[in-house]
Amino acid sequence: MNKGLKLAAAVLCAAVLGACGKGDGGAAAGDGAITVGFSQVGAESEWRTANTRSVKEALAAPEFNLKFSDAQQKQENQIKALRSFIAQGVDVIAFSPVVESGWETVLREAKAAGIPVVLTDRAVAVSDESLYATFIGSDFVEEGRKAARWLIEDSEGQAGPVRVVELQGTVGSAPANDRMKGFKEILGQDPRFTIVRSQSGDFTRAKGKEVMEAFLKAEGPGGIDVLFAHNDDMAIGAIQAIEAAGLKPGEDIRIVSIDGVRGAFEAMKAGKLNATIECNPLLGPQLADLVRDVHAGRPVPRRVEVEEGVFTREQAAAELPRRKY
Ligand code: GYE
Repeated sequence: MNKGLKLAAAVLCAAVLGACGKGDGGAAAGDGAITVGFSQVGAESEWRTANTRSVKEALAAPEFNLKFSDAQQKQENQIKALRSFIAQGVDVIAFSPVVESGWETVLREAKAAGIPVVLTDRAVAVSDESLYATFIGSDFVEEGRKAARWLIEDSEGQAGPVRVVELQGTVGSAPANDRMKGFKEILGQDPRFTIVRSQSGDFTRAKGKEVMEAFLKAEGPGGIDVLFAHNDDMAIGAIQAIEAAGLKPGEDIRIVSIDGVRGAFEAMKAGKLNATIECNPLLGPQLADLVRDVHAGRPVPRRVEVEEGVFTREQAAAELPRRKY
């Protein structure tokens, strides 16, 4: 190595080392790394855990300097995190908004600071579309429609009335609003079905179980034919409640839910869950691409959608080893 090269290598090392100590473990963010503030909803479900892992893996050092914050399902925590990202002058903000409304003010603050915002997974309701650069996530209305279509198909030749209960996601969240909308749109076209009860189980197993217990009590034995749960975790909680009531989940009460997490495939394999509508949480790599683009000022699509399918009990055993979350 000649002298000049050695010097250049030494300068590079010092620059890289200088960025040490940041980021959570692993490699250090490199010189010129893109600093991203990411505000996550919480850790409410298996879906969310897989999503967090995917985001952390994709926005890793040395290319990125990730500042990750968990809001524990509270909007006030997310607003605080966003304000702290703005104060720190991060390059890009990415976040998964727990609910749809109430973001106008803080998003205007980010815009005034010249920090582009990428929405991941959940959408916001704002009148000014320029308040965020792009959105990456699923079509939740379509997921709701898929659940209803599966149910209608599975009920072929069956006489009505079919009494359905609905475990909704977090009140005011995009997936709860949209899944409910898509499900009702399709189910409403078949007069055999009635939604007898709807309540939020906040996307958690514990709440799903609790609310299902209340549904079973209120409707009495034999009063519920179908459960539609806005996510797999609530369905898994509800399965426990159904078994505790002496009923057979998947048989006495048919169950369809959304996400397609490992726990759902295990429940389907055991015959206790009838179908799951896939919602892909592994957004990290596509998010990293969008962050690179908005940071470089390159044009990005307004909306980037994730591809997903529908899986039934019959497919569960074969699919399980292929599942990545
Ligand atoms: O379905 C649920 C999670 O926003 C798509 O949030 C996400 C939803 C997911 O808690 O399990």
